Amino acid sequence: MLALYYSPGLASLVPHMMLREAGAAFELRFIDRDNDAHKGEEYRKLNPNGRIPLLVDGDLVVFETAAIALHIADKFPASGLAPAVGSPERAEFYKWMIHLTNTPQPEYRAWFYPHEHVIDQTAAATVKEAAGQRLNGMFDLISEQLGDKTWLLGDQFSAADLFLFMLIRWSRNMPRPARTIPNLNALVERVLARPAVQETLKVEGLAAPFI
Ligand SMILES: N[C@@H](CCC(=O)N[C@@H](CS)C(=O)NCC(=O)O)C(=O)O
Repeated sequence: MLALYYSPGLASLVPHMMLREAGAAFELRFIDRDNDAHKGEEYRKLNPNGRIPLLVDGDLVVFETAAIALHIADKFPASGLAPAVGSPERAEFYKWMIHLTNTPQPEYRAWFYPHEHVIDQTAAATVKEAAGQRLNGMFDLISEQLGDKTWLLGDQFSAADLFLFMLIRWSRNMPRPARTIPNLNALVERVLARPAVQETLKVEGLAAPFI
């Protein structure tokens, strides 16, 4: 049995969308983040990092969004969420998954949790602003590389597009939302048109405008 620990709109959104895209049977386990359930003893037994998301697959327990995503893509090969193993497209897929989780995603921790990044709390605002500026630069570079392609991998939709969608979404209340970049907005619209994505947003109780 697959179980995804989630909290609405957080990094669990990627595996959640993927499981629905794959038509998988799974259980959703809500983490009451407002009451710090993810910092509690019970959750930390599964994810010592106290972060969301977490996937349980039988006896297997996986943390880290990208690792969970790769596992789901491998487990449901017919979903087409990742290109064939060993193909050049698969390498491109790895490139984007690792880039997104390793480069823009951590900047969001600095944006949303700047107090964790400083000793002197009066410096938190500067840390936040700098993270926002770096994110702007990263989205500009992603936009350049996406160009007029339909998806990050070209014609083939993949989980990397869902990952990018989530990261774009997180910028919606920032001074320059990534969606203001036309080709990123077009990708967002294509992702939003997917029934599995709409279902995910509905189940997570995310209100429009979603992004
Ligand atoms: N690299 C980790 C980061 C996870 C992460 O930072 N999750 C955030 C939500 S998007 C979280 O758990 N925030 C709550 C907290 O840190 O207290 C992953 O992708 O799984």
